[in-house]
Amino acid sequence: MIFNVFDEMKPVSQIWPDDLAARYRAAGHWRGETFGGWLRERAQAHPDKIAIVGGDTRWSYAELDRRANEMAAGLRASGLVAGDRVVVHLPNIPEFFEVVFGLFRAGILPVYALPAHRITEIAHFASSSEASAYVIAGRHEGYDYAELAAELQQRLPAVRQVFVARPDRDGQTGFADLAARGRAQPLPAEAGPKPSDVAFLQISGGSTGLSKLIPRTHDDYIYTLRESDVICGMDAESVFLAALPIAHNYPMSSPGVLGALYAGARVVLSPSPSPEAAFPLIEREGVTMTSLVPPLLLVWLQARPNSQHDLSSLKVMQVGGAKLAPEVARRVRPVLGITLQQVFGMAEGLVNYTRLDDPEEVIVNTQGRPISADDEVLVVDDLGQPVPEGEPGYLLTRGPYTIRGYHNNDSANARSFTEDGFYRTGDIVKRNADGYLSVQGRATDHINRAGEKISAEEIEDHLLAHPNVFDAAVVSIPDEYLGERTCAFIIPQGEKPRGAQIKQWIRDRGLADFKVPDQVVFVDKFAETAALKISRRELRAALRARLTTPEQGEQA
Ligand code: AMP
Ligand code: DBH
Repeated sequence: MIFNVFDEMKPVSQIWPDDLAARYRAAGHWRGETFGGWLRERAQAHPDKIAIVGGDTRWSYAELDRRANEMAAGLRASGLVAGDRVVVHLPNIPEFFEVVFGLFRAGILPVYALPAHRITEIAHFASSSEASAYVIAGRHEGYDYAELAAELQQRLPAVRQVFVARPDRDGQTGFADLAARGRAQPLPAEAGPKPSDVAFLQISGGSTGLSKLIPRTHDDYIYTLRESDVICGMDAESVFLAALPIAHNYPMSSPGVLGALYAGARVVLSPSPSPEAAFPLIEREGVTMTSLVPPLLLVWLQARPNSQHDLSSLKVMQVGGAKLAPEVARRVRPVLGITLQQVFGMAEGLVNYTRLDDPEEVIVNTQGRPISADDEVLVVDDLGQPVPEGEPGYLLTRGPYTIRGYHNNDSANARSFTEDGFYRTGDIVKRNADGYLSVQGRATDHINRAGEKISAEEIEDHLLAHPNVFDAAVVSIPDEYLGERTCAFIIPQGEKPRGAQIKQWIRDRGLADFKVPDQVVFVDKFAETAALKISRRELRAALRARLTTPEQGEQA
């Protein structure tokens, strides 16, 4: 077994050196809690308090706890054992929590996929995590995830079981079936997972090539929940609206839905982040806090003056995942009448927040400062030397909740971590005298499309598989609404395809919709000069310049 669940074997990449681990424990960061443990404590402290609201469903803490127990036992009764991995592919529905807390309790590791992911991504997550089961909603928003499951099992027979939250045909194993199995065969009274065990695998945005798996432990993740709650003012009276997909690390944990439950607050699940879906829920449930990405903030700011809904309960609006323009940030207080909190984080660990009582200029112009006094932040130049304060440089970090390595990925680890365990975030930042960071750009060629990270390389590989594509380069283009959009430059061969066919090709390759290029431009050649040694990175920069700067002729 690769994981340190119920035995002493640990994935090498996950081990913090003993001296640092001891320091994080001594400082009280890692307190020896587990997800299954604290949920039970909350359920005992306030059994009847509402934990989750989604659609017509309202679950109290006691109800969620009971369901998680039955689920844990049902998963084990179905043959899964501690340390197994299960790909969880669910939208914002209450069953997400039932199964995820069930998995935590059984010591089985969820691997979180986003609703938009399709067969190519799911197959990659399942094979790289060696998953033995797959969890889906069923049919959702016009898409039949059961078909995807069938294709997955055909490609990867190791995915032996599929569990369906809302089964709609014979032969499917529904969550109710799992719960019934759990009631018939309760969990043996054995030790659960240890606080230092890996609790789940989160998905990286995939800056180069395919997404990598991010192992997070109970101890380290729960620390971020507890501190995020304090920093963001999340307490037992809070009501958190999950507008973004909760499988994403940001609405999951900064402080997000898990931070809300940790605080004993109420989570309200929105089926969509649109004002039409969210505003009525804010009014009805008395929502106090929510989190958005910058393009959605624009939509909300635009919708607010025309809306009759009473949003007066809302106190804090978090915005993160991609850079927020100061001009937009400045409008939050006048238009929404509430405090903006900028959030700059990553599933690998480090999370920065502006503080709620920071001066407006700090809130508007920076992406905040780290959660922890033990977050070590370095801003360095090309040679790895620290740059002077206020100068741009590469952000490196290590600390009590930043991973020391990806799961089973030596080559990525060699690239992404320094010898002394700092994670190379790939972000270019400036840090001021107070430790606040402002994001300037990034060193890698991934595209941040409205907070969704897209690897240029991954899309290029799929484009190159097209019979009429000789070469392809995918670049980010600044976009007023999305922040960045994708443009695929293509040198055709044989019969020149149409742009729409190229987009359809990417869809047909079984990729998430957000990875379909927004724009396709056909060119005869990439570089004007005969520069044979031009790097992919330089090439992408040159191509981007073709679309974003006036043509030579126009300049004259
Ligand atoms: P991931 O590693 O996939 O979790 O994505 C994290 C990355 O998203 C960071 O390294 C940044 O590049 C980007 N990011 C997240 N929040 C912000 C923000 N507030 N401003 C700018 N970039 C952000
Ligand atoms: O973009 C991210 O991945 C992100 C943004 C804000 C994140 O993981 C987080 C906060 O925790």
